[in-house]
Amino acid sequence: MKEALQAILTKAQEQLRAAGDLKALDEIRVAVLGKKGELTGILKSMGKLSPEERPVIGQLANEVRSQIEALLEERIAEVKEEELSRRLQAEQLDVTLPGQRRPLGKKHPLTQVLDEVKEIFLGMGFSVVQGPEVELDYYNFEALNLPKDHPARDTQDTFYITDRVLLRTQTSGVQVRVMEKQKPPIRAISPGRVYRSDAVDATHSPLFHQIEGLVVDKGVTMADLKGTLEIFVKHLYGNDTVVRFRPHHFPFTEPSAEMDAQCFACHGEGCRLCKGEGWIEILGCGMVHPKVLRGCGIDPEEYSGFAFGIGLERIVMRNFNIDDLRLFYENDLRFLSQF
Ligand code: 2U9
Repeated sequence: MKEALQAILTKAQEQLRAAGDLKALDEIRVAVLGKKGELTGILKSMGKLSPEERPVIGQLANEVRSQIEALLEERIAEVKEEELSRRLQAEQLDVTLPGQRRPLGKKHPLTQVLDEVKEIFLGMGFSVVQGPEVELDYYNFEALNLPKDHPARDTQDTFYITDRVLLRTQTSGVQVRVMEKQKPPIRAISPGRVYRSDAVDATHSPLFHQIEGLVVDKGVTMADLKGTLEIFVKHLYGNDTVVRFRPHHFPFTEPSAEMDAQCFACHGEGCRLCKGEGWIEILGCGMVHPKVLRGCGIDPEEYSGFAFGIGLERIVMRNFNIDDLRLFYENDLRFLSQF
């Protein structure tokens, strides 16, 4: 039995030294020290030995076990160490290699100006509200004092989906919903896409963007309208901007006006930028028509309000001297990267 134990030790030592990974080491452990292992087999058969031999062989078997266990532990540590240095070698990072250039995008010019406009109105206590682009005829026209036979419905060239459903031609429906839901005071702007069935050219597109605004409270007057919109333009174009209001007509406001800014290039003299006018049209506005307020559940005897509408593309084209509207929607990087 002594020889058998010696043979087990020698074989186990050879195998442990030759094993190259943790899995192989564990297989050796199971084959020698496991429940059905070679050494365990010897220990189990010790009952057959004479009482004199038993302690001698027992002690020898224990020594063999400890030697194998010690070598096993040593080899596990070595193999772990080898695996670590192999990984460190393989996963070496060369920090001196040039990095990969990732081109950084930026905001579309329409978004840049829209964000600026939003910031200005947020600063004046307005909230930003949104609503559906596929809209009911009621919210787009009816609630805004444009009854079924109103000529504006033809001239606006609307994309109808059904008799009652259309692509909104203005974002006003969003404001109508705000009035239906919320008691005054109301201060909100509604930016978004609107649609009109126009043929595409340098100044027309069937899709464009509007920013409409609405203020409703007790005692709101035309003076509030003029003050608010003048402050807005001064934030956008500088404190020395001069504005004027011209009478106009909209079905949803009474009285109505258009606001111009004095041309920043020629200061009113007339030049190419303002087409000789000296003034540049910025937005339309007016006091909300009492019929519109009443239709939205607000008593015009108690409350009054003003509204305005800005065509975003026109403003951005003038800001950046862009002469063709189609460039906004083509996503050509040569165009976009200029702003
Ligand atoms: C409600 C009541 C009134 C919104 C208004 C304008 C004047 C206006 C144009 C600007 C350029 C449209 O994109 S454009 O062609 N808009 O001139 N919009 S007042 O009036 C409202 C809105 C909502 C409930």
